[in-house]
Amino acid sequence: KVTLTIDNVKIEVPKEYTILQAAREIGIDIPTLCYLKDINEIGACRMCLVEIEGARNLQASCVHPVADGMVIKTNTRKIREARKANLELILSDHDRDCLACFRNGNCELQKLSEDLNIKDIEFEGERTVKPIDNLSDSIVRDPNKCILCGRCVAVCSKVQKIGALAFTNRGIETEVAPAFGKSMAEAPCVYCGQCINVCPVAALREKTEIEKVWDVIEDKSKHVLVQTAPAVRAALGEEFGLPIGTRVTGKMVSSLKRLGFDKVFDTNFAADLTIMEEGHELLNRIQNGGTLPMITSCSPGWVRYCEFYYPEIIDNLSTCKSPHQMMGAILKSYYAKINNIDPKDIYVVSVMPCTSKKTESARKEMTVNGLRDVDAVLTTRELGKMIKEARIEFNKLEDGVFDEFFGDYSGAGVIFGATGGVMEAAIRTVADVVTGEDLEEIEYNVVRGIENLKEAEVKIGDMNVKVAVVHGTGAASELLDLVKAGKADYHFIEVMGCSGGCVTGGGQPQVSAKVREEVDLRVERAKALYEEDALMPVRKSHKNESIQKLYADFLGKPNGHMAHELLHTHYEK
Ligand code: HC0
Ligand code: SF4
Repeated sequence: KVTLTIDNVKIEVPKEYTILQAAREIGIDIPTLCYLKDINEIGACRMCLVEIEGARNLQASCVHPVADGMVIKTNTRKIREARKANLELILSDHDRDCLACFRNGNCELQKLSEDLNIKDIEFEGERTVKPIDNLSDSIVRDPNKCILCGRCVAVCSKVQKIGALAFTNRGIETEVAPAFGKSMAEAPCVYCGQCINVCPVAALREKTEIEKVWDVIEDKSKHVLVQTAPAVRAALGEEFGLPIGTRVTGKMVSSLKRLGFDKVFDTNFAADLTIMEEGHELLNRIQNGGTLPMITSCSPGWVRYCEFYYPEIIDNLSTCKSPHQMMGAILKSYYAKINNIDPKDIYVVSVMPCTSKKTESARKEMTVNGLRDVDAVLTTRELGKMIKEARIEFNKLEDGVFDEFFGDYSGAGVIFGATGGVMEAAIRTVADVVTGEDLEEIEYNVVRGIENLKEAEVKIGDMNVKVAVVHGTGAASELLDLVKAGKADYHFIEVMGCSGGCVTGGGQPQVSAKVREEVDLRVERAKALYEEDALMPVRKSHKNESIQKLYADFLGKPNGHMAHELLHTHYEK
């Protein structure tokens, strides 16, 4: 421990602390912009300047370690003016059309300008307008908004270990962009959107489909169906000021009904369906010498990562489409049939915590008879915007319930949204199928939580099934190297593209760097899902009566002919 004085307050802190951390302990919120704890500690934006007694210049507190006897000032005229000058410099080169900006109201730069009492911008210069890259289906990059903080670059290279973004060019030409002047559509980017989640401004954002969805809601010739991913309910409330981890399933359903969708269904239903297909695929591979370990294929960021970086192990991927794609295929076949609607007139919207799902839904493999399974994908953030635009007072809504049949789900379906959830759901079903029993012990705590690698050996009947769970492409890569080398003797592996799984997907509400440091979003949002699971009367996918009926009336057997036609796919090497 070391003792130091900050603004006349004596404080004792661990010796590995930075001045920034020490100050926050006594309630002094030194401003930061480029700082992201453990990820981007570069002291570049010079917002966090402080005065250290005896030092000649002001120092960046986010990278400066504390020392015994240090005397620090954080609030002098000199400091305030230096911070303001640095901020004004950033603002002078920033597209400040705040009122028409995607981040209006939750922009960290806007907030800082307010907090630091910026009144006029001294260095106003000619800004050159740079072209916006909107060529991909998932991510828009707007260099006019970029403040070169480097947070996205750090997340992509250090956390995801992808490195699709870099500082390019030099001097005033500097830009954060994919290398070699490529667009995001040409870069080896997996569209996980983790860069968007840490962007303090709107330089990186999703390619919005809000207008497309408003149009189709107006179109009376279309029957518009919406489905919500498991993780959306764990975070949508944050868009309306509710605490992180508040579960808003009922209000979410009510808001969707008010927006004018013809039916509101739950992707959880299709998650249960996925377990039926994937569980049987696994048993089939184990019993008939198929490619093992089998790896989940529901996270499109992960699938893209596999296609780019681990093409050798593509045969390990389950052939199952992801749940929301399965849902789309079922809605345009079975639902269309029982309701006597031409599938061409059905329009399926998915609300997802994910930016990669936008690109996934546009893949040519994700069609049946030339019709897309899913026509549009909205992120949780986009849904939040639509609810606001419709002037619906979200927090005052009564709890609604999903429409019947395709809104029916088990507890296993809802935990899909957290890392380990797909694995737990699969084991619940596979264990029953193999033993022929209705097992009561269904909470597999070993696969829950946010450890990078979770492993378990589950005794199912006389089989010992070895499983592993990884999340975040960066953390997954070690295990994937083992699979590639043929040294991973697991039967089944769950991989999610984002650390924490879907609850922290790239389409979820953005949370400031400061709050991200204080709260582990992965833990708080996952709690909401496990809470919903525990409340469900049915907690195993194969016990979902609507799923049973779907097989009896329409699909036949899991992995059967019809299921293959509608619910399975292939990948590109
Ligand atoms: Fe997920 Fe999904 S659980 S990928 O993490 O499998 O996005 O929430 O919707 O499709 O169900 C995301 C979340 C989904 C799908 C499901 C899966
Ligand atoms: Fe990197 Fe993911 Fe952002 Fe692409 S979407 S640039 S892979 S963080």
